[in-house]
Amino acid sequence: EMSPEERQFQERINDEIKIEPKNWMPDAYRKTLIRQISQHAHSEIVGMLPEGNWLTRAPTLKRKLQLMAKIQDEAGHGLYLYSAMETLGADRDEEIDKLHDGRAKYSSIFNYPTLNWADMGTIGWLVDGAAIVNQVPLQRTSYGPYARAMVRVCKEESFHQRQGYQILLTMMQEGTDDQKAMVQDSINRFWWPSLMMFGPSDENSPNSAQSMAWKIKRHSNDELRQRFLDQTVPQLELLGCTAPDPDLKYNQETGHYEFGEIDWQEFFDVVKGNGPCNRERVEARRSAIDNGAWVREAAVAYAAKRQRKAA
Ligand code: FAQ
Repeated sequence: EMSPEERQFQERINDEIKIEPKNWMPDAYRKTLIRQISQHAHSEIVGMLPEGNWLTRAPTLKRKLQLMAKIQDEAGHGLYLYSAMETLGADRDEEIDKLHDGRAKYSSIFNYPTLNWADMGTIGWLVDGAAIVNQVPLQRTSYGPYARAMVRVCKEESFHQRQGYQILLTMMQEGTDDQKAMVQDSINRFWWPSLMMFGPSDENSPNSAQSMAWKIKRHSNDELRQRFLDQTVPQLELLGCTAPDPDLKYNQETGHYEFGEIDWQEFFDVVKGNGPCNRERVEARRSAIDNGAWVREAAVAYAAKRQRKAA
């Protein structure tokens, strides 16, 4: 039996009217959103680390500026999302603590190392490409502040995707044999992890049914994964590269690409904290917070001093 508030809430959702911070909402809806938005924010922030690794080794000044701008955008997305999360009554410091002690998740993709310069291209192309496919429908998610945050985020992700693809195109069209080999090596390493970004298959996705009913999620994990693959394979072919998937093929009848079995054991290992870089990533975030403590303390002390003076 639904309570009157609950019925009204679900009617709003059915009518495509956004839920706003001051509206009544079920506890579980609030909790699910805090979980998803905080994980999304953590991903943006941790996602700066693999690319930050190459800032000092970008091949030209132009590439360095582009990469720096992109990484700063990710920081902005993270802060934007933490603010959206706070409208639900969540505490930012508490949620960040959960990231630091392993209670909160962030996207599996950022637990892989960035080993060569082509990885900067591949991350923009595949990782931001996957992020766009996931986030475009989130512009229509039922919670207003999250939906509106996605509008700007998606615009910036489009720039990221293109700058990444352009790095790879340049290497493939104008590069040496070694540079072309670097691109293929990078694609070989990031291909499967990018497909894993969409989460477990629909039959193993415990949150999907409720999140779809609440219109937090507008499409299933497998649907979005397929959409990403269909738009990415022609771009792969234009590069003149191949996917590390012998089963990848176009199905004339369905109009979709078919792909091989994802290594779900690898996915769950990475999500549980045992990927190649999980410890390093969390440690980098933890030490950033620790090293910045004096700045925050100084700002608070200064504000208190000014307040005393004014009084
Ligand atoms: N990694 O029941 P479901 C970016 C967890 S883009 C780690 O299907 P749900 C931009 C999931 O949390 C990346 N964990 O879950 C950028 C759940 O665990 P829980 C961030 C994953 O929530 C680009 C459990 O598995 N984007 O950062 C992953 O309904 C370049 C069961 O799964 C977003 O977060 C995974 N890949 O669907 C930045 C988008 N997949 O919490 C820098 C918003 C699943 O119950 C550089 N999020 N899990 O303990 C979403 O759309 C959803 O949360 C999904 C997962 C689709 C990710």
